[in-house]
Amino acid sequence: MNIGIVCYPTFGGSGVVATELGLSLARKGHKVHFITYKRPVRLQSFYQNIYYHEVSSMSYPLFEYEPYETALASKLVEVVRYEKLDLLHVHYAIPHAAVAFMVKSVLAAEGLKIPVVTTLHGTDITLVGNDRTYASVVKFSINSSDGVTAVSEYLKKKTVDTFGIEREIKVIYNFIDFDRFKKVDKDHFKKMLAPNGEKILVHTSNFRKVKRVQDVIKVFEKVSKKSPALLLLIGDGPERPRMEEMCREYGLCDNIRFLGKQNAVEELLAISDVFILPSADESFGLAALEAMACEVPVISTNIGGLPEVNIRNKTGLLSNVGDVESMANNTLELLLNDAKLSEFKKNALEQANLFSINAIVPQYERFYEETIEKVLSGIAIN
Ligand code: GMT
Repeated sequence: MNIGIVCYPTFGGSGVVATELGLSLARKGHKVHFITYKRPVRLQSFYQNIYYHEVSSMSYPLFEYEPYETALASKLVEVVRYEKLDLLHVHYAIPHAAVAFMVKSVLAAEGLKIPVVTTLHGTDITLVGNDRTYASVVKFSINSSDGVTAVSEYLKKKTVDTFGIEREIKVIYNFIDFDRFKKVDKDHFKKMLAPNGEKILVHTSNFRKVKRVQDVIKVFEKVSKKSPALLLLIGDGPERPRMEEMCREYGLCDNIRFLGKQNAVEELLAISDVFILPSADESFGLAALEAMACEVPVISTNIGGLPEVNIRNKTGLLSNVGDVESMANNTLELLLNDAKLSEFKKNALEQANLFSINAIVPQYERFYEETIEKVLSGIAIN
């Protein structure tokens, strides 16, 4: 197939999933065109079968806001038309699903059909999409996509309940590439960071409010009173200044390392003992899955799609949002019990295997084929 992928090219989960999906499809022989405003962070080399089309919007003194959607739609029309795409797969409803609808309409006027698949990732439905600023267009564009997928059962239900959607939404879970995410021997690195055998806690995110990163520091403060430990913080974002302040207030600056945005996350996961994810909302929790693939158990909240990924008392322990006492106790329960920690590490890997790229990507391929078939044969989408 000849597939166009639209996504946010940043470190966010939706862009990561979209890029990894495109790379995997290309390895399987499909032609994949990424259409984004910047080269996606996980698409940095030359790859056979991968094409990259950059969207640039034109500034003009009249514009207070550059009309990015119009620029993206025009670029997509060209790419579909000249590269003869079979399907357009847009990740994150806002604004991509609405732009895809515009593209379909423009091409329909020329007698061309382009099937559109939209994948919902989370905040496009929960935090942002349900705000009345965007809600009516989000609902319309979900209904007018030819195929819609959601990354968890939770997100599917949330979409149906929030927007009163009646059309079919297929759950296709996020996935993990075990060629990259696996436990590797980095003991020398661990000894360097934790020379006295301190346990290593890790968190990775974009440090936005929804991630409740301050709870990570609170949990660590409680844990480090009872067990010598280090905290690795991977990522960056708006909450970082407050986190740094908290480290100083708690006198923990020597035990907390801010590592910034990292490409080789798997190397840091390889030396970690537990992953902390105290999010206020999480449609799936790709970061948790990446940790589990590297045999790191997850201490998380029980919100959103997290219980579908992190299995209570097996791959990790789950608490209510904001209950740092419980999260700290859960962390200690694992860190102070070697047998339990090993058992959970093994279980984490076993559970991650269910989300292997080899199991999930074929589900997208089948869904593409079905969607193309429906559109070309003129079957109604709803
Ligand atoms: O929350 C983020 O870190 C970014 C966000 C995004 O849309 O890029 O992530 C969402 O999509 C990920 C990939 O499907 C999911 O694993 C995350 O759970 C989801 N984030 C939220 O629902 C808050």
